[in-house]
Amino acid sequence: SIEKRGSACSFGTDQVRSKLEPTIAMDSPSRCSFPDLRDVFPGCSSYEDLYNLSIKETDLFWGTLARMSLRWNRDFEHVSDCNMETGLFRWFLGGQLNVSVNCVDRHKEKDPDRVALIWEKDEPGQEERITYGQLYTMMNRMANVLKTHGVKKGDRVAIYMPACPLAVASMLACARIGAVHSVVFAGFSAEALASRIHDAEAKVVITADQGVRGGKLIELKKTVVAAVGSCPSVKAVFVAKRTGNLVVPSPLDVDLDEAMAKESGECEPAIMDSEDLLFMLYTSGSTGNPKGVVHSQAGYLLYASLTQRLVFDCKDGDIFGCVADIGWITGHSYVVYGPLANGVTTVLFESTPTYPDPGRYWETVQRLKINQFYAAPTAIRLLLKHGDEHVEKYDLGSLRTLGSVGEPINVEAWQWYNKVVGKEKCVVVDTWWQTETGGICISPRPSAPGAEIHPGMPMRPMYGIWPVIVGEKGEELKGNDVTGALCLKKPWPGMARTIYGAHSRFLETYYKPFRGFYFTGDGAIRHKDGYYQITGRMDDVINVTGHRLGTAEVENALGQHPSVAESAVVGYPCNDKGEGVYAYVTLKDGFLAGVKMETELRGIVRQKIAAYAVPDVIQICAGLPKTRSGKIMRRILRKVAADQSENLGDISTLADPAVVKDLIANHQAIK
Ligand code: 6R9
Repeated sequence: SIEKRGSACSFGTDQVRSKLEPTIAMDSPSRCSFPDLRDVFPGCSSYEDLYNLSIKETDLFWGTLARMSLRWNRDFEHVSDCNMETGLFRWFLGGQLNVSVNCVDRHKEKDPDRVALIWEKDEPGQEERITYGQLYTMMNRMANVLKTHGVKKGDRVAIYMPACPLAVASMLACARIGAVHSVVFAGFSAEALASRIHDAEAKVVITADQGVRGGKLIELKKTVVAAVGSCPSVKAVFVAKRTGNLVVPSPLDVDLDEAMAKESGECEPAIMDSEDLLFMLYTSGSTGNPKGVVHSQAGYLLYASLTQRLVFDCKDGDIFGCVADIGWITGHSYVVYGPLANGVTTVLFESTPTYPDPGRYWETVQRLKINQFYAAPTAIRLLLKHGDEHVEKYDLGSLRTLGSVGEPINVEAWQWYNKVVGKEKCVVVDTWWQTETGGICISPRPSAPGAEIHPGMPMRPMYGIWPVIVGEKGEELKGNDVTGALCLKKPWPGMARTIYGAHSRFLETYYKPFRGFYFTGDGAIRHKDGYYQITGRMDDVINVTGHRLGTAEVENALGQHPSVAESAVVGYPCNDKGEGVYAYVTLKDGFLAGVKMETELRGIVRQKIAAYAVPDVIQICAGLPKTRSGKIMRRILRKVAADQSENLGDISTLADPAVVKDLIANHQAIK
């Protein structure tokens, strides 16, 4: 029964509903391609119609799509029950399903030989293809291994692996038995991994002997062993073979290949409630430790899969190439869950944009015949610098959609992507979204085919997404040509449900700043024509090579060096990386600034967090600019770092204005 809410909709609920009955469910074997939403909601003939329906008849819109696109064990009774005040969000209440069945079983039943994964290994030309039939067996074996080792529904499983079929099988195996996965980017240090394992109280860790990236070995298992030493919750460490090199054994090790060989390739899927936890993923905030953003089963899967096919125009038989690592949300939604729920072929990219040379992406596109390519602006800017010849060598005729994600894409990079890579024949989609939103929220598509696309902005809201621009006092700025905080006014199925073990922090961060809205942390402009452009983070989160980094995390790491009295970290504009990390440090008496000191400070950040967090600039200074109440004035530090010290704004609240003169002189000296 489809729910009916106040019918403000111009085309009327009944009209839509009566036409719904004969619609063929996507799950039925007779349909092999995705239906056009205009056929699903026949009262709608355009993007605008569908968008208006999604906003005005939210439950009808999402309820219809959920029934159509997912396989349910039990139908849901209510589409949504959401409250922006209490931060309680529930979708598809009463419904039951299994995410792994939706991502694997139903495609394997139709065609076990269809390719699910193409593992594009570090060395070009070594790719491996895994069919839906093979993925089914691999996932079930893995699920049985977890069960044999006592992992139960609701238990947390940490996965510390680069993009590879076993990593995907591990995520799906968790979903199969109802365990909650926490994938930790395999570039994080042992300490960063330990704090994530600890926060989640993970019962087991899945890893590989070593990783291979850009021709270099990465000591994965060694890092895990260093991490679990301080994590008493961990009962086993499963070690898959990637290189097969000998790694030092440790007491919790379980050889994953051996363990899987002993298990059956069939595993009964756990029947999950729509709102049971599917996974958590840690992301940086402006204060404190990274937070474990929680996503649940049905709403997340529906949102990831719908956006994957609508934004990218991904059809049955397409080869989808998202080059993000599975350790980030982009990897979760657009390498794993979205494409697999849609039954298409997804590429697992293990390498780097410049290995063995800056033509790597394009050589891969040609060889694998990729139809949709999805990457970060930082990589595009890097490749642009290396010159067009690396692109022009290859036949990129298979490409139809080019996507960008992670940070604002500057117009120059957008143009290059469009002209040199896309030959002006592809649709370029700058997609704005976040770990917390589960999937793409603002992007030029979906919209009418051929609808205008402006470079450098994500432009239009996805169905069901209602962006608003909010002013300093929390008031919604109506009309166009306005700038302020980007908020979302309406719940959507893919939204995060909580921060693991910290619901009050969830409320404080996202729902308290502007009452009645989800606050994204980003600033945005709604232009004259109504299109959205993102201006960047409004909080103390910076965006380095498309990775979110809390400046407080870097300060905490620096503070652990015995010499550091105080530090303040800010982002500064940096052509290649988007933002660079700029650290101002004051030393305790008796310590000397110098190259050795800087090397140590960089080392400690690498050790506590990861290589991408290492400061590009370290400025040792005599003092930090503070207000009389002792607050560091970061605004000043940002200006100095950005070479804009001529317009510092109001500095009347500074306790000691002399500090600023020093800072500027010092900054100019190290430039
Ligand atoms: C998917 C992802 C989220 C933050 C977000 C914003 C920035 C992402 C963007 C973008 C401008 C885009 N961001 N996409 N800014 N244009 N197309 O990146 O998730 O790692 O959680 O980062 O990234 O600042 O708030 P996540």
